[in-house]
Amino acid sequence: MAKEFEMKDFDLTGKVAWITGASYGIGFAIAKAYAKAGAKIVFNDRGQEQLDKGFENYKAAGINDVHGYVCDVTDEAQVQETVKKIEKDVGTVDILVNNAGIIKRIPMIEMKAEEFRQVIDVDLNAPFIVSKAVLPGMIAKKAGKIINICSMMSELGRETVSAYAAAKGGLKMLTRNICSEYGEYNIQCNGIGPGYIATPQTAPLREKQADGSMHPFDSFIRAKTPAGRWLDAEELAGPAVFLASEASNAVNGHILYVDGGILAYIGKQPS
Ligand code: NAP
Ligand code: GCO
Repeated sequence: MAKEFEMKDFDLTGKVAWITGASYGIGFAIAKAYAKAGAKIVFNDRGQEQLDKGFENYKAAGINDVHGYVCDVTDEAQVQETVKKIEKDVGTVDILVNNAGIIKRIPMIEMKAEEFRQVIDVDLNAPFIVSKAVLPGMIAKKAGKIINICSMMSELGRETVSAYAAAKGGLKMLTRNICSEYGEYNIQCNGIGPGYIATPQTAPLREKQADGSMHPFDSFIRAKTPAGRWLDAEELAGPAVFLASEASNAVNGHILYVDGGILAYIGKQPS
């Protein structure tokens, strides 16, 4: 008989949470939520300068017990080395959020194969590399949470994002495979599929036009979102805490779409 639910099942106190690429944006919002839930925060960035900016952001948010490492998540040697440092400095990684990601918006027939490979490398190969590096520690502890930041493009395509959609579609299936392969060790691997979030990654889609009007994509995505608005990274916090907590131990291989209903909606009909 499973123990009865208690609100402390959402508590992350004492857990070590590594959110990759979390100096700002979605990763930073998730890291702040995890800190509020009691976790010890670990983040990384590709360069010392970006990492230092990340530390400033955490300090400004009142989060001082945070550990940061220079690590390019596409480099397996750096990732393996970083896991060793985390285990020495903080402890075994209990919660991994594969958040670091890039996008290149280029019409497919104009995209160079190298550009395609770069997106796959960060958005799909890196979650494999980092998950592979932390899984042994989770297996030894017989507990762990891996959360992959998927996308609308895990389900849908659109012009100019062929590499990104291929990567995020693959990330959905990598999520399901980690669930399948390591569920027996009480490790849950799920995804979060954000809708359209106002971060630096989507800034080009929201920039004002020369005539002062909004980018055409802005009205496009508002018409595809039932609430008629862009979402905020803070709105991912609750779902991310849930998937990192004991409250979701029976949830595995699931992609939780936090999209304001985009995937359920054909789009605003002409008035
Ligand atoms: P963002 O603002 O562009 O931030 C991406 C982060 O990833 C940055 O901190 C970046 O660090 C880091 N990063 C990139 N490549 C890296 C590498 N090789 N090694 C280490 N760190 C690396 O993006 P975001 O909007 O917060 O998105 C975060 C995740 O959510 C991504 O996986 C994205 O695909 C996904 N997502 C975003 C949206 C959205 O609407 N914004 C929706 C769905 C899913 P640097 O500063 O060094 O570049
Ligand atoms: C784009 C956007 C999207 C979002 C997100 C949607 O160009 O369409 O960048 O890909 O980043 O992935 O879920």
